[in-house]
Amino acid sequence: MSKKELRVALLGTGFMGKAHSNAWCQAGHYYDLPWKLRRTLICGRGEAALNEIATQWEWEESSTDWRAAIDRKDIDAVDICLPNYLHAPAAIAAAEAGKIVLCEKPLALSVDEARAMVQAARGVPTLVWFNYRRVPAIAYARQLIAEGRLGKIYHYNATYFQQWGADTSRPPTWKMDPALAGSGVADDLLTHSLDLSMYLNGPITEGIATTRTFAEGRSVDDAISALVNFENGSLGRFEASRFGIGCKNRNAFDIHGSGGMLRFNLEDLNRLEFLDASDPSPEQGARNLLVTDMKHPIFPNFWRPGHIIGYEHTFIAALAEFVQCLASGQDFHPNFADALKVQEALDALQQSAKARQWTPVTHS
Ligand code: SOE
Repeated sequence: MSKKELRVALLGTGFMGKAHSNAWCQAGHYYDLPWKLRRTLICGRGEAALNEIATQWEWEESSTDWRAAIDRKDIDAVDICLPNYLHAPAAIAAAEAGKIVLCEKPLALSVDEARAMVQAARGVPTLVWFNYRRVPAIAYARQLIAEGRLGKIYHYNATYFQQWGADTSRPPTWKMDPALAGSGVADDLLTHSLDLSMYLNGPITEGIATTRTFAEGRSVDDAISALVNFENGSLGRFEASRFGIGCKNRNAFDIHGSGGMLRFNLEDLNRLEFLDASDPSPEQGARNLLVTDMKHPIFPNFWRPGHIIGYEHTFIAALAEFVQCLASGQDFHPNFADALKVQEALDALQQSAKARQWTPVTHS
């Protein structure tokens, strides 16, 4: 029997357009998906870039207007990787047209926009591309925490450092315009860290942050540092920067609990460090786990033990699990409601930076 088809329109042709195109190509190769994924339409503004990506990733058709995806009856799912300011209008239009909606992070420019998106998408399945949840080492960290191996968590520390912001000779993109991006590194990298922290360590109740713009004349933040309290009583520290000289894409965390410690760095994404505090103290030390075992989460969908995976696999795994959920009727996470929680935590931190005081995270 031929499989049901899921016909997708991808909105956006940049770096994420490539990452998502690859996921739409590959998900059905690695996972035995119940539905066939069809790359029906790709939309983007620059005709040259659009034609190149359409050809390279074998999209059936292309359009220079993203609204074409909304109007067409033969599109089942809309995948948005447009600049941040277009997330809300595109997602709301797609949801109101009854499409399944996938959206890049951050969900929106503001909490109000994010709430409107959640509201509009009540009746349709959604996914937000917080792709790092699908790094096997991170999924395994969650498993160890859920099994109680870390005991009571005391500290959750996260760093997301890149260094490209310091290169002021780079031509500015939409990411440098607050009207198009929201903020700078806070919307971009900090939202990844916030999502992972809530995935691994639960809700954040309050926080205080400070931001810095190092480059002269730039109107978005280059760096943000924050302290937070988690609902489980642990203390959190976050740092995100585009001036993290020496770091290309260091998305890292360390978590310390009564039962042990976990440490991760995306620049070495197949590895997870784990210290078991129940080992006799003279023998205690971080084990450097290679998270590529057939008993580890996610990894067995790809290769055999030790045959490491990369950045692109996180997008493939997220999409494949989403399609499995679509077919089985199960809820997928992270969805719009999960990303709203990130937006609310981000908003509290941004308010706190302005007011220079601790600010509660309020959820709708
Ligand atoms: C920024 O450089 C960026 O591309 C982010 O926008 C992505 O979300 C992150 O995963 C990698 O870095």
